[in-house]
Amino acid sequence: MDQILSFFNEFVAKFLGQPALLLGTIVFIGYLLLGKKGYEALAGFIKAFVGFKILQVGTGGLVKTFRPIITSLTEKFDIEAFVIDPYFGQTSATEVLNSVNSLQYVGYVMLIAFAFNILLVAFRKYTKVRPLFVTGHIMYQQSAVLLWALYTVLGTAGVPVTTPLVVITGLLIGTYWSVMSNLVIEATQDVTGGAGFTLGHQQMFGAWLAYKLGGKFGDREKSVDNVELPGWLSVFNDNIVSNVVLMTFFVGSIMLILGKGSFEYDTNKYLFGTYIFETTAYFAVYITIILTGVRMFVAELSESFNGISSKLLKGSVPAVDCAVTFGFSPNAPTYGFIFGFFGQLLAIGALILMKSPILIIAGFICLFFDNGTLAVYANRSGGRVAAAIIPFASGIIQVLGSALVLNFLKGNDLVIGWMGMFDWATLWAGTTILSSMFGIIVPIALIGLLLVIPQVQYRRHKKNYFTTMMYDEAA
Ligand code: ASC
Repeated sequence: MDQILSFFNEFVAKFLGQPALLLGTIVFIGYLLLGKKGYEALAGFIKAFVGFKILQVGTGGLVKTFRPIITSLTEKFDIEAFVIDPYFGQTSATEVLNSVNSLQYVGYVMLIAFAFNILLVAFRKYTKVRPLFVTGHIMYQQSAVLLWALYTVLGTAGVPVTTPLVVITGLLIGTYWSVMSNLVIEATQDVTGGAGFTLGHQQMFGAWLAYKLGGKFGDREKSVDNVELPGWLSVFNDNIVSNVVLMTFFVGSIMLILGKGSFEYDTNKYLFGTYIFETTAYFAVYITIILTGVRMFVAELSESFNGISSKLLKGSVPAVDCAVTFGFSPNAPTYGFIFGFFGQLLAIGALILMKSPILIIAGFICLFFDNGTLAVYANRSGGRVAAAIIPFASGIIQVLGSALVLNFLKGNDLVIGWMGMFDWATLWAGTTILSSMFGIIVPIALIGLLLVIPQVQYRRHKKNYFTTMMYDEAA
């Protein structure tokens, strides 16, 4: 008996306890369930495993590059700087959870959440939940960030994450995926002309709000896609270029202010200027590494998930990456990026003026993908005026909401940032702060409250709810 138990413990710690092995195993099983050959399932396992390891090289690199800058800033001015970018949030989550031997629980949170999503869709006659979340990297990222945030405010420092917290986090994030991607189906149908998918990302609540408020600000006929933008802005379409330009601007300014003396670098090899540029360019290097890894394991993960939606749950609506909506309004993301950038700058300026102990640094993914998506939805209901005002307001909210929640999370020097995306600067920042004040009852109550939303939605649009999924007036 003892031998069996010790074998089981070893198996949990050294196999299921390793996130790359766990994810690879999920993919492997998924493929077998889909009826693939053993060697094909094995190939999927290898790609998911290697993809995840590549991702970890990238997140590790970001921390290594960014940490010394934060440290110098903290020492010199007594302020702490954090980047609002999903991978800086994910990196903080990964590093903090790893430091208490709990990184493997992220895989369980994700599995519980996905299983709950499937269950809610299976009983959609009663739950009114239609979408199946298939955005694998977002599912992993959100599971990691929420587990880290709730662990920080509810758990015991230095002690691993507990089972009840893993289960509650899983149920809560699964409810969020189900309810919010469901909430934004009708708006997405309008944006895409009835393409039959919904948003499965970081700003589902934000996009719904942008669509609802957009109509109040402007005229949907005056769309952003009817104006020409100056050609030089197209350089920002390239991820690497915009990352380097932004980071050189933001992080480079900080490094200049800190001065040469604050950094240890080989003066035989670098001028201070070339050192700054190389350091800031490394952000693009690591983001590229991360994206390569993410693409690898997501490709495998989504395929095994797809089998479920086509075989097990016919008629469910896939919830996909926000970038998919960009094709339906090609100019809107640039509007979102620029006006969101101004909003963020204003809020960052305000933090500096108010001598906030937390400084926020803008991140590319948040600026482009988050505000870009809000602009797509705002433009559909309120044209270019809405596509400018809403991302501007969102930029301010992203910075202030993130600064607020970071006050509760920053007490660990492995923390380098927060997700920053709209729902994370509002809903999740609020959940984390309230949980810190009132305890575990907050996430538990939230699960019940969120599940009421699809019921209300159904009452309002019964006629088209399970058919065209268009708002009655737009149908
Ligand atoms: C995110 C995230 C990404 C991007 C991508 C946008 O939040 O983690 O990799 O946005 O999904 O297409």
